[in-house]
Parts: sequence; structure tokens; C-alpha cells
Amino acid sequence: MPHSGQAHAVPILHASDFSNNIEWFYARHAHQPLIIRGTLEQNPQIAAFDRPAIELLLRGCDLWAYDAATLTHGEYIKADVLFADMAARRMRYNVVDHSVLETPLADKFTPPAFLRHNWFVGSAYDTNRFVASVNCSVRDSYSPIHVDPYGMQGWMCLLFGRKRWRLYAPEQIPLIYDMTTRRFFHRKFDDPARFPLLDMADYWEGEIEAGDLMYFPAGWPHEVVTLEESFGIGGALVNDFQIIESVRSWLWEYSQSGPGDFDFVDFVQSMADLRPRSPDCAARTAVALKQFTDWQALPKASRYGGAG
Ligand SMILES: O=C(O)CCC(=O)C(=O)O
Ligand SMILES: [Fe+2]
Repeated sequence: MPHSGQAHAVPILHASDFSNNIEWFYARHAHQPLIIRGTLEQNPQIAAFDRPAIELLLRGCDLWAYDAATLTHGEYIKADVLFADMAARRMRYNVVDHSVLETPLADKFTPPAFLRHNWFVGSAYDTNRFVASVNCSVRDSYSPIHVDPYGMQGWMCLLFGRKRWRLYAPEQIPLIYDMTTRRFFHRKFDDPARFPLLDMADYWEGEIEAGDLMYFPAGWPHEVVTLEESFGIGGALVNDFQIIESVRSWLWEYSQSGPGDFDFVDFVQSMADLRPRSPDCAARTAVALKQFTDWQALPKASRYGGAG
């Protein structure tokens, strides 16, 4: 009998468990997904926002929205259209990475201290847009398995609603990914017979609701079901605590689909020079960058599996 994958519950912690101790967060907890309660207590400006308040605040905004069933086909829509859809229970759009900077929410939410050491903040590249995003999902939206780009760590804090997350450690990727099409298993559209190793994948599962923050480490594929219409703020970060994992994940992404919008390695190098957190962090960054130079030194055919 092939062994079947193990299901784990995402551990639940309280924001005060690490208070401002970022070293403790990364050393003790951040190697796996976490649900962190109590984040909104530190954000009274936004904690009081309910559905009508959000609707009022975003009225007239253009939001970057994906197809709610597939997380593909992005386009700009009016927030008013999205809220009308929510009221009518139409399932067309899922807003998951519209930058907060383009909304009146920009100054209203501060990520918890343990997530604020983030090289995306104020870098010389156009990375500020990744720091925080609006998430606005109609009920039953489904984001199929994907890895966030650039080996980003991620988080999402809900103001209202409910979402169920399933996350996979990076080493599970070969079980849930089709090398021939370079795509992850899509639970709604793919025949599981094409993914014979799928049931062997270990995963972590957890639900978040108002006031909960889901955190996941660099390079972890994930899928998300919106169980009730939801609104939240999400964010992405890269820093020297997980820079080895970030560069490894980005190299994988690069080998599958190209380098992306900006020179990630140049970005890592410049931030490593500007913002080393500690000698340990500087050493980790050196290891991370060596992964890249070693890879670059390979013949092109082996870098791209012969297809690039
Ligand atoms: O909420 C969703 O549907 C997807 C969220 C997600 O993938 C993310 O925040 O990285
Ligand atoms: Fe994601």
C-alpha cells in the first residue's frame, strides 16, 4: 500500500506569544504555517470596520480582480460591482492582491511587529505594492494550488468572513505538480488520475475568521476556499530570516516560468548590503546567493530541464 499523506492542523497562537520578538518568531515558529489571533487588537483603526464601512470606504475604487473560480484572468473592476455581486451571491470576482496603496486603507493597518522586517518596504525596486493588499472574496471563491511569486512569505488577516486554507511544504511539490504541463493540480478541473502521487502529499489545514491572521513560510504552495464572503488585508514579505528558502523557491519558479517582473537576485544582493539583521542573517544571505550563482553556472539545458 502506498503511504497516504498526513493531514496536520495549522497551529493556533496569539500575537502576544512573540510580542515584538522577531528572532523568536522565526527561530521557534515560522518554519510552518500558523494562525495568529489577536492581531486586530493592535489595529483599532481598522478592527471596527464592518461590511458596510468597507463598502463605503472602497466605493468608486478600481480593484484588481481574478476569476473567482480559478484565480486566473485578472482585470480591473469597480468595487461597487463586487459589492453588488456579494449582495446577489454572484460568484465572478476574487480580489486577492490589489495593493492597499491604491486604496484609502493605505494608512489604516500596521502588520504585526514580527512581520515588519520586510525587504519589500522602501527598496529601490517597485516592491512597496507587495507589502499589503486588499482581499475581498465572494462566498465560494476558490484559489487553486499556487506558490506566491519571488519566494515570498505571506499572511492574511480577516476583518470578517471565513476562509479555509490548505498548505503544502515545498518538498511536497513533486506530488502535486505536473512536470509536463508545468502546472499544479487544479481540484476543480483536473482528473486526479493524472496526479497519481496526489494522495501521498502531506498538508496543513486551518480556517481563519474575523481577527485571525494566517501566516505561511517562503515557498509553501497553498489553496484557499472562501466559506463566507470575506474581507481582509494580506501581505507578502522577503527577509534574511528565510532568504535561503526564498531564493530556492524563486529559482524553481524561474526554471518553470521565467524570471518575473524584476531582477530578484539583484534585489536580494542590494538588500543584503543595506539591511543585514545579524551576522547569522548575512551568512544565510550569502548561502542563498550562492544557490543562484551555482545554478547560473550550469549549462543552460540542465537549468531549464532542456525546455527553455
Ligand atoms: O484568499 C484567497 O483566495 C487566496 C489568498 C492567497 O493565495 C494569498 O493570500 O496568498
Ligand atoms: Fe497565495
